[in-house]
Amino acid sequence: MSCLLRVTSRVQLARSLSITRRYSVQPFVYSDEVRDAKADGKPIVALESTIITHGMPYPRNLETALEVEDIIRRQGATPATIAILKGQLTIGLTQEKIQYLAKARGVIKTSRRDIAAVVAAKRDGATTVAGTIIASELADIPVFVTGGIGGVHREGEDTLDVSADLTELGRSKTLVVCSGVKSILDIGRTLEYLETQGVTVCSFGESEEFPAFYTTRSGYKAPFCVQNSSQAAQILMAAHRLQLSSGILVAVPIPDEHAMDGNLIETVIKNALVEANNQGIRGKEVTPFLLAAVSAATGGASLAANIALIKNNAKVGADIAVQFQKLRN
Ligand code: PSU
Ligand code: MN
Repeated sequence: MSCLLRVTSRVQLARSLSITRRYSVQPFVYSDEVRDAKADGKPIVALESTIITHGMPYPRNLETALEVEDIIRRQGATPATIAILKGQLTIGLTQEKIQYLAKARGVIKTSRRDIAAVVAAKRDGATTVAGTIIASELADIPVFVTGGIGGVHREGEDTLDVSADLTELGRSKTLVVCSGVKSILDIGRTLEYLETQGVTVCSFGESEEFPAFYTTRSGYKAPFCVQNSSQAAQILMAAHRLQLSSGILVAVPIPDEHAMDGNLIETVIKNALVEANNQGIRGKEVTPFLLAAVSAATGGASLAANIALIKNNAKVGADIAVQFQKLRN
């Protein structure tokens, strides 16, 4: 009896060891560039891919993605654009892979709820801010740059359309650099929700106001203001030391010369919202629909603003990553 038990437990032990081994293989792959940066302890900046597949049209999406990566390199950091390719979570994309994504059709916009399904089906997935935060955490990349994050949609108190970006920020150790949230969203409620989630929201630079993506002003004050990259890196360091595991959002206003007229953008957004409603656009389609409608209605001016701000954010984010790496070493 005791022998049988021992045999059984040995079999069980062997089984559980092989399961552990199977699961302990890294669930993602690095590009050579990112793997080398990791090995050398160099600063790395994560980048999302939904902006490439669903946020901008071809070929501006491709040009922008490559330029943003180069800006990060010039600041002394390594870019890691993140996506799921044929089911493989990939951290750092070669130029060829970015090119493929920029042109590909049928890529799935991948937020937290979509990741496991996309991986299991071996599909292509472009990670949203939420999806990219998850990957950054797995790979221990603490700084992530984007243009705008998702938020609480207008009338979100009825529809419950609240982006998973906000809950993900609430449970991550990542610092996300963005230009605030677009006024296609309810900015006030988005800030309330970020507070509930415990996210440290900071405006970047002179202004204490939370920026509204296309414009530098939203009418809402950010709870904190950081003057420069070094201050942002210090907040990230404090959050890590305290093991807070709730994220930091650094909101960099669009450079003045690229900012749009607030009244114009408000009118365009109101029309786009009516159109989305008329066409019955729902769920994850809402954000890409509104982005495309706003771009069409402004004759591409909003796209130009979007490109300008993300390049500026890349510079700031890379600098924060460089400063943070110094504090870490
Ligand atoms: N806002 C933008 N550009 C974008 C997005 C938002 O100005 O490309 C994308 C980001 O990937 C963001 C996602 O994470 O949309 C949010 O989508 P949703 O609202 O469905 O959560
Ligand atoms: Mn939504």
